[in-house]
Amino acid sequence: MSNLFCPFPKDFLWGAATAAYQVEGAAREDGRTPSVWDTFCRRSGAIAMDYTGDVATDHYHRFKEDVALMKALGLKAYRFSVSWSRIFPDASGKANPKGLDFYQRLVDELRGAGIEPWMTLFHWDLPQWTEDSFRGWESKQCAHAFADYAGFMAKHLGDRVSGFMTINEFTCFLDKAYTASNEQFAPGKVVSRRVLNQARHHAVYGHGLAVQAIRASSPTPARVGLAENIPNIVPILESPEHIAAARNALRELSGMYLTPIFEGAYHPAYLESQAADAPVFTDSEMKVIHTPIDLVGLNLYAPTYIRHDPAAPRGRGWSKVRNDAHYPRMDMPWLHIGPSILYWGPRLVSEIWKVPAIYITENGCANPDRPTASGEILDTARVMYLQQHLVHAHRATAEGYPLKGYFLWSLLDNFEWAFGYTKRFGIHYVNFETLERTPKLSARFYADVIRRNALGGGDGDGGGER
Ligand code: GBH
Repeated sequence: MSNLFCPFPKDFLWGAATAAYQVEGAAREDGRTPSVWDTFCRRSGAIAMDYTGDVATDHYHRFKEDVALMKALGLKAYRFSVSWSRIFPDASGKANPKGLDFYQRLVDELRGAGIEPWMTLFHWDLPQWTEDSFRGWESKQCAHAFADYAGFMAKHLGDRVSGFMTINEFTCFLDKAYTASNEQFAPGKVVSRRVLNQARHHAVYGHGLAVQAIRASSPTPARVGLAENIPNIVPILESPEHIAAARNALRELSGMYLTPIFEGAYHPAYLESQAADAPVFTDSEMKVIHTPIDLVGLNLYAPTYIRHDPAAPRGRGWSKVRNDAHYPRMDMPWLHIGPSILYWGPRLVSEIWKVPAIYITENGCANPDRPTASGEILDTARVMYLQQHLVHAHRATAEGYPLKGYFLWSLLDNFEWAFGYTKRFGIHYVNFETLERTPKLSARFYADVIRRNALGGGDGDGGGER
């Protein structure tokens, strides 16, 4: 008798995600040079407790143990990012073979375990030498350097990597990293609006150049996209006018990032609002930005509610609805809980841009996990969070939106950027003194989901024992 609760499509890709600076450690080993995050961590007061990613979870040395954890979960894919400054440690353009070697060993270990490697090329850890030589993304040179590096990785690993993502979340290394208002993201500098807009342009241009470089260099046809934290828009009610408002809001709020990538033009409202500070660019650059991609990755965490609003400024027809002070959240100031983001993200993106394949490339939560006296980590809140979100991912697949997979953030507790090691997002607990890993209750929950390919029911053999 099949009484499965929320069965997923047969080939649904169940994965987990990490990022280089958050897990690798080995910051000064085998020729790696500092990234802007290594530098930022040395700025007094920038990171909780002045923690750094020098050791992180030591994934660089423990990747075999970590792949064994993935195998025990039944994971079908692992999304990791590459530390650019391991591969190109300086401005000379000369690659570091020891850096490449680490990712070759990781990819081979994954494939040996039957796990698809999914590679993000840039998850915020820009080489410090790019900042020193040409002020990072402020310069178009950064886009070209990025494409060279992306092509190099594809040349050497393209035949063994199942999915490439060029860039992870533009706002976190641009908007939030280049403005005074939020000194939580490296390089933590302050630039003018005009400079920020030009840097945004260089980053989407770098994405397009990288897509082309990956395709040109990979020995076998590569699947390429990016991972973006679109505004996680939810219409306040499921009615035609609020849904239409949500679509318009998503297109406009993505006006400098996904909109030009998918449409080949910046959103007119973005250009108008920036007026004389709007980016300067050529038609041929815009064509590069608009290079077709195979997939889009959505990092989905916290809802932004949108309503139809005829009184909104400029006749745009929509406005944001703020969450009040007691809106429920997980253990981050911004992590409001809104499980239907896993439905609306894929639905709105596919309705607006007709994307061939959508992956949720991140979803998960922080929870103040503490081992019990017997050493278990019973993170019931995270299990609740994951299960409720997956119900809505299921809805997206059941209604035929092209949602092909889900990567849980994160495989391990790790270096949570400005929060250092004070916030735990993992389904494996990491003791940061001993670096020992312990599966949490949520890891057993996730293993059950993967094994059933459903959220419950079936043969009723849940409970995590295999
Ligand atoms: C992800 O971004 C990152 O990709 C991942 O590296 C990180 O570990 C994970 O989130 C958990 O944080 O401070 O009020 O300005 C998620 C998207 C975008 C959510 C920036 C928080 C900052 C809000 N994040 N946002 S605020």
